[in-house]
Amino acid sequence: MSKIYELPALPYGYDSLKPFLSLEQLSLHHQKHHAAYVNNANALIERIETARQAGSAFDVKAAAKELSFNVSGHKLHSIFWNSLAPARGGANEPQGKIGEEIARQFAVFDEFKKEFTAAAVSCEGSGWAVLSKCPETGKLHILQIEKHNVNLVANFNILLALDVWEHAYYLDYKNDRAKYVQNFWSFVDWSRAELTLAQ
Ligand code: MN3
Repeated sequence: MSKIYELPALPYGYDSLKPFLSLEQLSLHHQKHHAAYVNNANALIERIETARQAGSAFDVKAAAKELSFNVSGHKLHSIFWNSLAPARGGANEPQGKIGEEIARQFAVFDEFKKEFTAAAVSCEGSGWAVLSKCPETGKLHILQIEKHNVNLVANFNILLALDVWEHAYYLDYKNDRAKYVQNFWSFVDWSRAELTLAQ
């Protein structure tokens, strides 16, 4: 059976997001954690397909749960890497259409930043804060995803993602998630959000 998902290369070097993320933190996160979701998803799909071909029973409930967790983990990490870029200095506030849309829907950028930060910092256990857009209404919504796949809304497009699993920051920040989230803002690449907004 062919592999389905692949670990994407990062669009920057492992040492280029310092001081937000150290080389060790970023490479471990990408090469071990993200890679594990890709490998687990592929292995699971292979097991399901093999079982089907052989006509042997498998635990459909467990497989569906595992598929959702691992594939969502892979997809969110891919969005996360592309939500980041080496810092360019300054306020790093969104410009263009994404800047206008955030300002229009959240009143001001600082209000958006405050809400997104609250979603990230208050996530219980492992999860994500994401900025998403409902393609039906055009409204922007901040979601707080638990694990990789709980509290997602079907068909919402994700513009920006921040991983708040401990594996994302613990080497550099220990238990100080708030500091990690604060430093994130200087390293956001708004160009991916701009492109996704147009979809
Ligand atoms: Mn992660």
